[in-house]
Amino acid sequence: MSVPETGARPEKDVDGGVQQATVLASYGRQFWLRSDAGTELSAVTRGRHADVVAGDRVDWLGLGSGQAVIERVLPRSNLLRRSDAHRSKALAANLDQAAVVISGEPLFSEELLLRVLIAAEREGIDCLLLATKADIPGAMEGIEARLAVYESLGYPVIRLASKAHPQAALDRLMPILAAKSTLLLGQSGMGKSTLVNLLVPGADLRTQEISQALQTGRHTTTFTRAFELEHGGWLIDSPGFQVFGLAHLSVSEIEHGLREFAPLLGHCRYHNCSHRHEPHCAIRTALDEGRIDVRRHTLYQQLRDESERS
Ligand SMILES: Nc1nc2c(ncn2[C@@H]2O[C@H](COP(=O)(O)OP(=O)(O)OP(=O)(O)O)[C@@H](O)[C@H]2O)c(=O)[nH]1
Ligand SMILES: [Mg+2]
Ligand SMILES: [Zn+2]
Repeated sequence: MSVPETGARPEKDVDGGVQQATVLASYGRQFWLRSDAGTELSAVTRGRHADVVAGDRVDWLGLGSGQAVIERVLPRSNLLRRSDAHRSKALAANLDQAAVVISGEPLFSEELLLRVLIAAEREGIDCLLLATKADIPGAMEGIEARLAVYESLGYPVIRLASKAHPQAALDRLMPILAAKSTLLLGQSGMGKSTLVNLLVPGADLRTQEISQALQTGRHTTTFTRAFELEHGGWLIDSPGFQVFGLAHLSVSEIEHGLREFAPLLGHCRYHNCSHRHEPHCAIRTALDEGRIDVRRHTLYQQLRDESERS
């Protein structure tokens, strides 16, 4: 599908004006929309502005032959993103929850998990953990102790064997996803797309159609896209990541993203306590008393060092 030339004169839609749509997919500067009238169309943004993501609500104007131009992004309830010193990447908007997909095979990175949870906390997005591949012998046993830590912090942890027991996985997930907008995210190979294909009949085919329209590669998850669930709600699949930078967050925001830290903050003797070596540190006391998990504390210190360096 060709991109409309810049300066093309907008064709007024039948209703004669701007309409609204939900962004289903984004790939570079190309977007796939579902208009509120129910039609789907590819779109571009005006000018260089390309910060439009799956889940966004937009005003659009028809350019003819199924092409649209996005005029404006409507105010968002939240925007999940990651960032390094040079650039920020928006992942999805207007989410009710983020489901982090993890697995023991290949072994997930707890550092990446923690980064996602902190970024989501900052945006007020609820998180749950989907532990996949329970059918692979040993996969779950190896991570149970870590899952227990996250359960004790109040994160729902759902164990799934979507390949071996698809119906059980469906029954477990459907009530959790119903009528909500949920972003699936995690490292490559954890099983995100497998879950989407289970939950959304025909998702593979739909992905291929959008891939063709947006001229992306056809066989890998290379772009984020939203699928409407049969009983209402949206499920958003995203490409696996290997880094998840938090350059857009302050040390204080990072600290508040660790649930067990949050109630202790402000209770150290020094208001600018680094929780490393200062006396009368509420965080270190909790660590010594076993109320803070050692691994999470270590990861926190790494994130803090990184944040202070940048
Ligand atoms: N045995 C088993 N294999 C699974 C399960 N879920 C996913 N897999 C396999 O794990 C591999 C990766 O699954 P995907 O769903 O493509 O992973 P993804 O998270 O979408 O990966 P990216 O798109 O690269 O981010 C595939 O070979 C799946 O068949 C499961 O519950 N059990
Ligand atoms: Mg995938
Ligand atoms: Zn302290």
